[in-house]
Amino acid sequence: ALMCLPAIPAWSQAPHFDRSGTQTALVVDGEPYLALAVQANNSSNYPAMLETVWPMVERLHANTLLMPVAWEQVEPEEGLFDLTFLDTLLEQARAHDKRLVLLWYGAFKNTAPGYAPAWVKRDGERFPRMRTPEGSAHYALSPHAAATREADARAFAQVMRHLARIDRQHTVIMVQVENETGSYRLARDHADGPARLFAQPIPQELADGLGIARGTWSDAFGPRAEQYFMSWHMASYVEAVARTGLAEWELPVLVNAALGDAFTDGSGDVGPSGGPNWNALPIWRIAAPSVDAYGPDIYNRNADAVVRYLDRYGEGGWPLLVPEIGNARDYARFIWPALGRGGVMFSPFGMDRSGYINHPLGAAVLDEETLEAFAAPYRFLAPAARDWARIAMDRPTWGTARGQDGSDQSHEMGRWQIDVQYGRWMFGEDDWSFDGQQEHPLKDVPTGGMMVAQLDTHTFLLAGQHVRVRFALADGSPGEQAQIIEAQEGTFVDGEWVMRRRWNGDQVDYGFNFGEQPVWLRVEMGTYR
Ligand code: N0T
Repeated sequence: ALMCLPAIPAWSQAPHFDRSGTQTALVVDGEPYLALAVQANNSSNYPAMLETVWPMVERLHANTLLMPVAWEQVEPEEGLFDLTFLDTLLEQARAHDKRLVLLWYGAFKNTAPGYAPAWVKRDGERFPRMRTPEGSAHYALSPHAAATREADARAFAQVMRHLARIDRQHTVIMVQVENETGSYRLARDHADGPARLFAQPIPQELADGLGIARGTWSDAFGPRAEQYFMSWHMASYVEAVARTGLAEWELPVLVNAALGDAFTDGSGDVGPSGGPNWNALPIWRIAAPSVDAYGPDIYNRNADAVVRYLDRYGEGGWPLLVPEIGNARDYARFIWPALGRGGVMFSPFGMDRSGYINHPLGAAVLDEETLEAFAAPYRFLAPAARDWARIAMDRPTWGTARGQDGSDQSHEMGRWQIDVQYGRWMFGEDDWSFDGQQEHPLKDVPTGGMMVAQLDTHTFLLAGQHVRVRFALADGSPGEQAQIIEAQEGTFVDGEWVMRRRWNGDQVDYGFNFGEQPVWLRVEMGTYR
């Protein structure tokens, strides 16, 4: 057959992050993109399993699928590469009109070498494990071993080279290098070479990057010395793998984190040692310049912790992506604070019909109610995903979800204070009571959230679910009072706002009340005196 490369359409510029706006955007086909994603289960990375995956992607109205590609499957024998899964996966993704994020399961998958090929697992000489202080083997491979790094990088580069051949249209928009790196239960490798390194001064590059003196690891980092030593070397490993792959095909590189305590690293709960937990990000960023984004894997149901993770990972203009979040119902509402913080990807984990359930991390059963909790915001957002992504790049945004105790929340944007409440009837005030009045069915249910973009000083674009939102003047002068000028419910058609109706009367007298189905509301506020 005649082989020829298809013509490259104008929009096929490589996906990339654009930091020029108010918030960092993920640009795909030349425009900001919002990845309403799902992640398949760990072992769904075979052609036969894909039929259990697509129905779930469709049911959830996702536009993006996160799918593992394992070292053991692409290089079952050393030097012999089998990339046929990629062919099948990309072909099916295109048929379903979905984009892909590939997850490279190399030497580190949840820190362990489970997805490394048998020839790697069997050869402890060439591919050494970390060593305990007593000299026995730890389960994790050592990130210090050049042979492991080079073999891992070579296999990953084959994947990227294959994409360069088969994916000029960029069905694959991002790659994740390794998965939840680090080491559980052993802070660092005590083998001779690494132990000597630990006794030496920290690298000059690290001292310069952090603006600190070049002392030993212990001098520089005290109780965090072993963790940061491991972080530096783990990040350097990931950098080498990523860079080798990028030389073949340019794509945004993501790294995901198994998280420690959201609030403090003082307790020593920092996730696996050396992984990209929030406290180690400054080290990772110096050691791994090829990594574009760090994503928190969120399996903590505490709303305060979730929001803290989002704030930490999106800080400093870094792109905010959630590569994994539990697929239990309680987690669905966190899409609002994630997108409200400029998030460009949200991805509940374990969304396929393979039959695997990772409860207690996620749902105990993927029943309709659970699926609908994730599907409702996705179904609503999907047609306007590009519009929201563009607005979030240009304008200030905020978002929130029901907190631990369901208490009221508020946030200031310029002259306006936005007040948010949960578990309220749409009509009336808290201190009114009526004969026969029932308790609100969602009063104690962990659902509800909203996001808002400030389009100009007095105009806001709102979206939300199971939430009441009000605007108050944050800085009124004496006698100045707030009023709603106009509230339009509408949608985006070809990038233009199209009104469906105005909200007025009951629909605005007790706040803007969002129910089961999210809607877009464009509110212009004003004042009178
Ligand atoms: C996640 C997922 C998958 C005491 C778990 C979370 C995914 C990986 N790991 O289903 O394995 O590939 O990234 C680890 C969280 C451990 C929490 C232990 C609770």
